[in-house]
Amino acid sequence: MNNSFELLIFLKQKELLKDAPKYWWPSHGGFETLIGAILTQNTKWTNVEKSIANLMQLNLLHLEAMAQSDIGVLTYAITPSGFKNQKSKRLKQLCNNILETFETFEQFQEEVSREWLLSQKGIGLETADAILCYCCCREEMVVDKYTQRLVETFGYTFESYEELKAWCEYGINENFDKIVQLYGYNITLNELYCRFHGKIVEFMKINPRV
Ligand code: 39A
Repeated sequence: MNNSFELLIFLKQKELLKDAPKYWWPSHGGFETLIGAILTQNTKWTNVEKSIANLMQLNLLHLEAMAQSDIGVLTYAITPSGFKNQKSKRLKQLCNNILETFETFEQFQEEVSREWLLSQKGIGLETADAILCYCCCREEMVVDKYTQRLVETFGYTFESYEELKAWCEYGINENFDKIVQLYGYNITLNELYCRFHGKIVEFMKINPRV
């Protein structure tokens, strides 16, 4: 394995996203993704799905509704994804900060920067990139513990999140034209990053010993 392009090819052959949504994250480009990116911290995805279903039933999956929500109701709704008190406070505060800074969710998607996200309580590098990539459709690849473990099995170790992310993005960028040909349609760099990260997560879920 010489670069991330070869890693993509290795994973692509396994057809890991055959039944998945186009961008892997089901609500790509929507408000639900912003919330999911925070809820998924330190928990399993199946728990996030339960919290999202609760929020949907309560009609809280809208920026204004969550900003104005009763904290007790919000905390109860997100209980399945753990750290309920901390996460509910952070979600409500984040929604209020978005309204104050960007006024609308659409303007937030257009204008938010990585720096702004990183200045929010409870948003670290991985969550900021998940929001940028999956919620704001930006050309930012998400890397995580799964990515780190997988590349380690191929002999790569990185000092930091940023170095691992740069390695993943570089091999894809350098071979972008070849990848578009392989896919057979004008896949965007955002879609490619979404699918590459999704493939890594799905591969690691079915190969837990890697
Ligand atoms: N860990 C995860 C996931 N597992 C996921 N899906 C499956 C669809 N998403 C969107 C985020 N994090």
